[in-house]
Amino acid sequence: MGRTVWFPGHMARGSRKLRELTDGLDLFLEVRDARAPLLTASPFVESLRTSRPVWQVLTRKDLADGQTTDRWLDWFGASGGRAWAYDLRKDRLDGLIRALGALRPSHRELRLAVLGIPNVGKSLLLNGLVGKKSAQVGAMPGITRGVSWFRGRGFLVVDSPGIADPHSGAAVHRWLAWIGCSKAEVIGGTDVLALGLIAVLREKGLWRLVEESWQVADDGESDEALLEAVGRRLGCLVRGGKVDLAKAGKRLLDAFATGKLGRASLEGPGEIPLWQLEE
Ligand SMILES: Nc1nc2c(ncn2[C@@H]2O[C@H](COP(=O)(O)OP(=O)(O)OP(=O)(O)O)[C@@H](O)[C@H]2O)c(=O)[nH]1
Ligand SMILES: [Mg+2]
Repeated sequence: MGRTVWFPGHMARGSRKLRELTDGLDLFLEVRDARAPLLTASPFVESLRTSRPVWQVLTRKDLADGQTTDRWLDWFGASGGRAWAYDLRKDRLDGLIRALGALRPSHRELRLAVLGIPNVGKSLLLNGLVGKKSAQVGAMPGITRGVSWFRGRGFLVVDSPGIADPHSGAAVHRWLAWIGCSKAEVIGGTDVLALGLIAVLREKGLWRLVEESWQVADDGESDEALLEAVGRRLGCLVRGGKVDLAKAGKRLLDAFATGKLGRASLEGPGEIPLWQLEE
């Protein structure tokens, strides 16, 4: 414990600011990635839950396995929570907007804050709620730096910077990097990161996605041999015909993170999270 892999100053400031704002808010919307809702839980949501309701929004529904997402929604519901899943890039947020609208006091706007770890889609969700492109959205973690307010559709919504868990170690950050929620460069080279992903894909029976997309079969060889086969298949070669493992790793990581290999969830309800075992 106590290892800080990635916790820049704006995260510390952001969490302080969010706590200060709590009294003036009606509710928190905690944003998580539908592919791994436990891994992407916000580190300080439990402490907020005691003072304000916290609802969950699972993003990147388009990249997750559909049945697993449905099971997660049931799971959150069974634990007494309220949860929605969206492809924030395409879906209208009608269900969520209606449920929030029902909480709106007659004399003022409903005040809420979106919070979560980096790059889960907080700012895009905010824009969907207020009905216009207000907050800046971007593919890299760490786009939103400060806490700011936006209004629209009867909502006053606070956008906040992604806040990682200062106590999580390299294993958690490696898993987060696979879904684009941690900066890969804080953990090590892309080949190392890719080898970790290969091991997990094999363990979870998800290598078939790679096989279907790139026709690289799992013949029971080592993870390194599979990365090399991927590199050869994709033409990631250096002089002398050797495979550029860093380049092959990057191609695999990008394809997985963006869903080019197909839809996949890294966690299902009731499963022991593998990343917990690695920490
Ligand atoms: N495919 C897909 N991409 C999404 C979805 N939601 C968000 N994204 C993408 O995820 C990236 C991050 O979105 P942001 O809204 O900037 O995320 P954030 O949580 O505000 O990130 P920080 O401010 O950096 O912490 C962007 O490239 C979005 O287009 C989704 O449901 N599906
Ligand atoms: Mg943001």
